Amino acid sequence: MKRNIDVCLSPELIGLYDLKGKIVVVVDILRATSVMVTALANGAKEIIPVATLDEAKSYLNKGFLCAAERGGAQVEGFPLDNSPFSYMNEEIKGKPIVITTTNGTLAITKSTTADQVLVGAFLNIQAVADYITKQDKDVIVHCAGWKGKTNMEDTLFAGALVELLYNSHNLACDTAHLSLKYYQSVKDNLLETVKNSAHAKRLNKLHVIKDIEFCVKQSTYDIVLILEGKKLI
Ligand code: 3SL
Repeated sequence: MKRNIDVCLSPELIGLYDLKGKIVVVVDILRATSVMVTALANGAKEIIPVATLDEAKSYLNKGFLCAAERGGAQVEGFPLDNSPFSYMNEEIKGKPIVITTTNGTLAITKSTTADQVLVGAFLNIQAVADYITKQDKDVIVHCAGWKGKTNMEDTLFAGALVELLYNSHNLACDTAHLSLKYYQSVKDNLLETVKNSAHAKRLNKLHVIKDIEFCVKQSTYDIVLILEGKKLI
């Protein structure tokens, strides 16, 4: 029997979904989940996503390597920012990394009643799809959006994942259809489309255009990130 795939377009809406028994794939293309995938693919031991700066500070005080972003910028006092390029070096190898971001880590912490929480990005989308097709579970894609609002790039990821799972899953809601049609209408021009998103424009002011180019690359990494307790491994 085919399982269902559903798409939640904002963490503000996740309370409307019953996550029990399901796989939730959390996505924040720009940039939190792209960063997490990059960090683990480049040898970080595990990622500890936390929703608040206070939680991140308490880890920092215990000597953990910590990243903190608010409004796109690195938070003062934290050694790491939210660029994937900051996670491609020896400094992170073998270490747990604590991350708090404006939207991405909040979406993860709001998903924990699911049977399994995965972290998805274009960078590992094929690995996520392959993993899901081996499970006998319904799926919800949880888009982190921006401060409760829907965004373009996470919706595009949702559509791309729906396309990859089209033969194995029923499209359980209108948002699965919407995101699929949207992705299919722009997929040959993904980078240019994402460059026009509100968040890409915000990030441009911070001069991180190369992050945007990197975050729309598809299936660079063959890894699946799964939340085990408080850690993504
Ligand atoms: O909101 C988030 O979680 C961040 O990924 C935003 S930013 O890309 O670092 O600006």
